[in-house]
Amino acid sequence: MAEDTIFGKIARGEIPADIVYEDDDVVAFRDLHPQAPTHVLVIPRKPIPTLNHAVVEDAALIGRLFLAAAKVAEQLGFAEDGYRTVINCNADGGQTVFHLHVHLLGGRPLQWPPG
Ligand code: DGP
Repeated sequence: MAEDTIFGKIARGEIPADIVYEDDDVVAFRDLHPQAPTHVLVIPRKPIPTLNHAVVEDAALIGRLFLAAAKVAEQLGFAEDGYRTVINCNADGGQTVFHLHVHLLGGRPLQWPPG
């Protein structure tokens, strides 16, 4: 059983978040410390700690995270201009919350490589 995190509590509605999309499997909400004009986190309701913990049974769910990100980008009006989706994994990836999440960043041109 994965350890509970702040994102698990958000997924269960136990603490507030600025939710922009949700369905039975996925929740998307605005990041508390945005790194772009729009910065949304897309999480599975299922608590998978990191990408390293994902198993083949999670493949469709992980696909749904990215489809939800694209839907949110469309909904918030920057799908055509473009955006970035990122999953950070563990220390070197900069992961700080151990509930798998996709960062959706948009609203300005983003630098590459990210550094
Ligand atoms: P990462 O470093 O990839 O694990 O990203 C975690 C992100 O989560 C980071 O950008 C800040 C954000 N964050 C941390 N705590 C909260 C919270 O309580 N609410 C919201 N909305 N975002 C949070």
